[in-house]
Amino acid sequence: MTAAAKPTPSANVSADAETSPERLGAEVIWEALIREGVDVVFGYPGGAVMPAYDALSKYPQVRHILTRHEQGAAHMADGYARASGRVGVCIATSGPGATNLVTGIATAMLDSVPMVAITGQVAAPLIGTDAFQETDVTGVTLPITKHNYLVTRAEDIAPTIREAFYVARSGRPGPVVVDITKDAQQATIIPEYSTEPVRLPGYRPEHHPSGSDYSAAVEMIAQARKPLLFCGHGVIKSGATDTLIAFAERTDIPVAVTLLGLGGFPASHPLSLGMMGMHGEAWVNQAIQEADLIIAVGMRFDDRVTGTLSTYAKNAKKIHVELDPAEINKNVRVDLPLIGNAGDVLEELLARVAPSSHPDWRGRIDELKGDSAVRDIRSMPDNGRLFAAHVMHDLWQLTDGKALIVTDVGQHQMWEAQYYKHDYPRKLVTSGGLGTMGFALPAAMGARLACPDDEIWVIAGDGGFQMTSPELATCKQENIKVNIAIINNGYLGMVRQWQQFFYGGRYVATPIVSPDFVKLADAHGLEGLRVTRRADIPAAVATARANDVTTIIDFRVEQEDSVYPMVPSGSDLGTMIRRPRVDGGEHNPIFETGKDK
Ligand SMILES: Cc1ncc(C[n+]2csc(CCOP(=O)(O)OP(=O)(O)O)c2C)c(N)n1
Ligand SMILES: [Mg+2]
Repeated sequence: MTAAAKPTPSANVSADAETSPERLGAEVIWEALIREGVDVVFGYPGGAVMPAYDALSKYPQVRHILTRHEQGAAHMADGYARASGRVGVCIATSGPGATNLVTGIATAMLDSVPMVAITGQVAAPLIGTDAFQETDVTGVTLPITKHNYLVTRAEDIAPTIREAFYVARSGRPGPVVVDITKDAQQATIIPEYSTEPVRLPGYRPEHHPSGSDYSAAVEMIAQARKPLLFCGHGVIKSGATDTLIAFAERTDIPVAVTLLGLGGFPASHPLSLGMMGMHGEAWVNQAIQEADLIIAVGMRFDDRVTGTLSTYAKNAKKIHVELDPAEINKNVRVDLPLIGNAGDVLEELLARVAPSSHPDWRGRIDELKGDSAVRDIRSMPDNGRLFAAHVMHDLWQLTDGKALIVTDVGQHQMWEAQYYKHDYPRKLVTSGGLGTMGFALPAAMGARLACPDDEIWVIAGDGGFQMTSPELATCKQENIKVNIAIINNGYLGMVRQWQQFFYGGRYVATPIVSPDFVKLADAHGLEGLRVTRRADIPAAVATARANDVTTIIDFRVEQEDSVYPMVPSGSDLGTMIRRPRVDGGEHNPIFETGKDK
């Protein structure tokens, strides 16, 4: 079922449905989920949620994935949602089960991912008594959810779950927690399942710009000599890629993407500039500083994208196409907000805007590019050592740019963004806003459940992979196949890089020892390979792809390489640390600052 599709109220959700109208609250949980189109949930049982788990045996149409940690369950639901556009569902017990979900819920919140988390809670009469495994879950999750509910009566379970799905998927999506007491699960009722549209007083998920706003936008676009389009996550979420392509082509406006916008506009399109921000392409950041109009679509001017606000895009008027009014003028003051769904707004703009062309501006951007588009990978010598960029670049070519990539957080995440050229939406799943290490493996497993036919690659660092690697056992038990590329540099690399640049090269607590990942795979009944030379990448990738089981490739890469370019945190967007040129094939640890000439 897609996010927009209607639930199926007439579905026969229970084997007992014809015989008795009475249900346990625990049964109502599953029936309500099934009515929302749910066929897979990720979770972990425990005392306060045992009635729900017991009832699950009556609903074989729901597949339950037993994770090794509740954090994994939340990331799996998240990966499922990001890859498919549907609502992901996770389930956990009270107390430690629920608190273990917190990182995953916060991750989904920061990236606006539609998710419903069901948690068991101690029986209603015990609430507030510090009962065994009691945690105030609605209190804990209040700031990291779009909305949350405490349900203490069986009658409220079905309407609350229905509302939770509506809130999670409507407007700007986000995670919703439904905390259900054990006595509510154990009570018997005759449930009522509404089929009426959900209406919530005070909740306005839809917005539409006025006709005069559109006219003002069209006028600003007509006046612009150096315009840029920004493609953010909202473009992908609203399925607006084709409209964005048509709009960019009609107006001849180059497109820069955010990290979460990668794939929202095809990297291979002639109007594609590449990624902006801290580790974006140097010419993109320079172009932003020179632009006279920015049309930002479905993005929120995160500090990793803007650098210091005091000098950000000073020459540009700004149009902000954004669904959430709270994002308008939050970080960057804009001249014209167009508040609405990115796809709808672009559609309307497309109908109104005149064709134009900007040859001088395009020429200027080509000048800014110079040879830097190819310089970085060229400057990495093929001297027998393996660079992470080689792995990303070669994996991109070997998979024809069509794989669904799920990255963890760190240097490898940025190298993936730079060297795996994404031409399609929903083919990159990555934790942007929260930057959650440990995300990749479980998120990829969720994506596998959502997209059974995709080739899926986890790209993780040696540090982050260890945070959730017990989910390898889940891969084995549940027969979930993904390919895993560990970019093993022996360091918490991104932190080491900051230590190198900004903390006098003192590598405190960043060298990290890992298990033998090949043996770790073996210990889980999976396969592991090791690659230390670039020439061996194709054969290892071919083996992983051909395997039926999850396969780990341990890529032993250059240990002290850094991600370039880099805008130091809080600096002007145009001031970048650039990759040093390499003499005689040797890696040069000295870096240059300032604009690249
Ligand atoms: C849960 C969590 N803890 C700490 C951090 C801070 N952090 C960001 S990147 C990074 C290093 C990641 O190391 P690794 O997984 O080996 O990837 P690499 O940077 O070496 O590619 C750390 C510690 C984080 N983002 N998430
Ligand atoms: Mg590392």
